[in-house]
Amino acid sequence: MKLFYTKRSPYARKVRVVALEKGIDLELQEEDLTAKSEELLRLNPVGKIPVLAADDGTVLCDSSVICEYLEDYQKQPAMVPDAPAPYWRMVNLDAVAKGLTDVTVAVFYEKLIHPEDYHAKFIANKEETIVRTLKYLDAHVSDLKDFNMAAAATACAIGYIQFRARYLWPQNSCQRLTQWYDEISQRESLQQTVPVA
Ligand SMILES: N[C@@H](CCC(=O)N[C@@H](CS)C(=O)NCC(=O)O)C(=O)O
Repeated sequence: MKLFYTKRSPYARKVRVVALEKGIDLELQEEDLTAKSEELLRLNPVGKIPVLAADDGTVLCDSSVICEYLEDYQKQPAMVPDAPAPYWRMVNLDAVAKGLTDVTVAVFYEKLIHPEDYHAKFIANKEETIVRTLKYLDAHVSDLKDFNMAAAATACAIGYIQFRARYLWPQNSCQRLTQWYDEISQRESLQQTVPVA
């Protein structure tokens, strides 16, 4: 299985973490997002990573979809709860963590594109969203105690905040989440995939 990725992408990191947890071997194809390969653009016309090209010809273009495929491909260790209530709580937290990543990426790009004159109101609004979402995850941290998909997404989202918006992590108002993150970060899958500039 081949994964198109970058070492900085929090979305690709989640896929790599899930693959490592499940012992799935990925052939990693690093992309330069300023000069995307023809193969990437052929597989994903939108031009985003991660993209998975599976051995059976399946091509998948979004981290959540790829993680769902990996869960189906290698069921153990399960990263998705069986029972309906925990399943839907996990799916929702996974979406919240992805939203947190999206907002952090937006802050990073706005400041990258306009370092001197970024849109202050936009940034303030997004930073408020980041803090509010971290508090939400802090309140729901008991649903992250098993290392499920939402836990992987949350760890990668916080890792990306640390990487790109260091001033926003840790938060005094998120003591439980901080403790959870400090512990979970010791996992081999997260240690091996720390974002690299
Ligand atoms: N919803 C997508 C988001 C993927 C995404 O935004 N990837 C970024 C890198 S972190 C990207 O490929 N950006 C390049 C571009 O938009 O041209 C997912 O979950 O995989």
